[in-house]
Amino acid sequence: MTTPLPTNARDAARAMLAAAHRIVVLTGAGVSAESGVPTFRGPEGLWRNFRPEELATPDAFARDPRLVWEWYGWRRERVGACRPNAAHAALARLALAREGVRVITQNVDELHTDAARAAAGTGDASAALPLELHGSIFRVRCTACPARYAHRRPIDASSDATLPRCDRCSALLRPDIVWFGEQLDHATLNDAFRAAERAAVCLVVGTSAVVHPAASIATATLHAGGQVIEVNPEETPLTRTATLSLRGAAAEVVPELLRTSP
Ligand code: BJW
Ligand code: ZN
Repeated sequence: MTTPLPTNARDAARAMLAAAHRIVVLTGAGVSAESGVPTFRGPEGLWRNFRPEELATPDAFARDPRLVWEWYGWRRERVGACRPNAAHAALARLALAREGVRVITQNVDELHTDAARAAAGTGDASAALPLELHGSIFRVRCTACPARYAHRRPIDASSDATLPRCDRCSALLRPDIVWFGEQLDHATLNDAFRAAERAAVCLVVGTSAVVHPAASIATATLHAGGQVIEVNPEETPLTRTATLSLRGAAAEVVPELLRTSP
């Protein structure tokens, strides 16, 4: 029996993903949009009301740590109330069900991790845990010593004295997030690029693909001979080079692409 030819781009993408031996999934803020997490760019994006250089750079933190912590405290409350959506869940199930799937995220919201744990239940979630390129809003690191740990307590930025301090050395803590001008963790980035180069398909979901080096991960798959499938309601700089670019929302399109039966 011959396999029927795909009739549209979504069918073609489903067939490509079903046949791929190795898959990397690169996600951005758009994958969490339907969970209620604000994106950065665009009409409803965070950067419309807040200037990145005043809040997401090491200089901004050195200048005014209270302002920066106030902003992160507000975002932590907002993100902390959000839950994974159908796209996070489908990606977690895929990574647990098939070998050779790696989820790489630019997001700091930990929703892929929540989805991985939910999908694994009492089992091992590790295959579905993402590489977090830009860190986590629910982790902190010390500005003076190597300490780095999970931290979900509310932030009191009402005075310098109430800002979060290191459990080990009492120096000021900062969000464990990669700000503009800062280097991404070398080992994490290396793992991400190695996975991308070995992948038959890079599925790119909900990123404007303007922040580097993350945006170059999809290009690494293309240059190594693989294919790129983009899911985004808008065009991005990647659209032109992607093998397939699907217009739509992550929570609707991703589960449809990953369904195992028609
Ligand atoms: C939906 C949807 C739905 C909506 N479903 N989709 C090369 C060229 C030019 C510049 C550079 C370059 N290489 C490096 C740079 C500099 C800089 C950079 O990239 N700048 C560009 C912006 C111009 N990069 C850096 O500084 C990086 N560091 C670095 O390169 O270090 C090198 C170095 C070497 C030697 C010494 C020192 C340094 C670090 C970048 C860190 C980025 N961090 C941020 C902020 C974190 C702060 C925080 O979270 O609090 O990370 S920036 C921000 O953008 C955040 C995101 O992870 C990142 C990407 O954004 P994302 O995820 O794409 O979101 P949006 O909002 O842009 O897009 C959402 C998309 O979703 C849209 O397309 C929507 O259409 C779509 N969408 N609803 C599906 N329902
Ligand atoms: Zn410390």
